[in-house]
Amino acid sequence: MHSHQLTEQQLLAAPMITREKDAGDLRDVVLMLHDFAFRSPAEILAGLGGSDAHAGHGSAGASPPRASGSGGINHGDMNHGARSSGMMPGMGMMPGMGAGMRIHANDVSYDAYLANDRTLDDPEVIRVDKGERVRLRVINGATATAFFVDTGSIEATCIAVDGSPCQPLKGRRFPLAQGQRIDLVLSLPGEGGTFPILAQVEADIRQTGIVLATSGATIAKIGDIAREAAPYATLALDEKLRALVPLPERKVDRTFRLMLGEEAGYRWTINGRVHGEHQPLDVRRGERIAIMFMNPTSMMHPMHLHGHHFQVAGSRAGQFAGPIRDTVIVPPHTPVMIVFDAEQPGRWFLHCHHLYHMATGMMTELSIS
Ligand SMILES: [Cu+2]
Repeated sequence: MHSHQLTEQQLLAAPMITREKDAGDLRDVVLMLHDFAFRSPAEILAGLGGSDAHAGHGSAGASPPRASGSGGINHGDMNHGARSSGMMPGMGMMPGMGAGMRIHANDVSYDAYLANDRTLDDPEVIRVDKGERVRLRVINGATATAFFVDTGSIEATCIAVDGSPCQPLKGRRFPLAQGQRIDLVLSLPGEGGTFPILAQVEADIRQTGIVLATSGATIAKIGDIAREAAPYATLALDEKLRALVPLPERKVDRTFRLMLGEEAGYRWTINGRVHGEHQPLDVRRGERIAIMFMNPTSMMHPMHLHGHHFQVAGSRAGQFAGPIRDTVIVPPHTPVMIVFDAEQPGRWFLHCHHLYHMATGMMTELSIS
């Protein structure tokens, strides 16, 4: 549960766990990730050159842009000047623009990355028993950072994403975008020891984490810099995951194409519009809806739908009965299709879970009548 405004960045968020009836006697270990800055959200937003689409003119959120590079903002390999010039408003960065194809992550460089509110200088140590099985419930509560969760020497089994069960999938490293959750079952070795569970920032070397330790084990210091940079978050995990209970087969009643856009002045759009100027997606209750996200921008967008779970149903890899989720990674230059049944009447936000993209416009509405 989290604030839906820029205050989320000031840690106004907490884990809420609903234990399944059939969860069994596995021990739950909750791991909540966060990105932390001493600067205020308004300062960060101003440093990015953006203004809060919700705040209106003349408010604190619409303070004048600062010179880029101030306040620790990391622009990576992005060049705002080049990006802003020669591009018509609403045009975004189209595939095939050549030089514009470069991608980047982490447009906000944080002062700390937190795991259960702590850094690796003094990580949370969770006592576990030799040979015990634990269910790690990982939540990415960060505002502008995707992570890779790394279970190190223990092979994990992914059993659920975003609260919905999936067919078990083994692995040691899983991408987790802002707003996403993942449930990993770990079997601790019978001989015991210490088992760091790390989360490394996407396309970066910084990391955070917690430590699982059996009694008497010596806990060595873990550095917060990894040996090599993590990759970019992609849809590769979703292309492998299969829902435990997929959506029933039926024909799609309505398909929407949503073009994610990036404009000069840190303006993030959907179909060329910021929130407030958006056109709601109008559907009728009971319809099967497909949404195709197209992302010609330079960044990944974790797209989140309120009030519903959807199935990740297609990408460049073709069509598949992927995981049931409420937040999906839409990588740059990669189309992603989601499918769901419009069940709950009302108006539901559909937005990017990168807080500063959302605040500057990347949000629309699904209207179910
Ligand atoms: Cu975004």
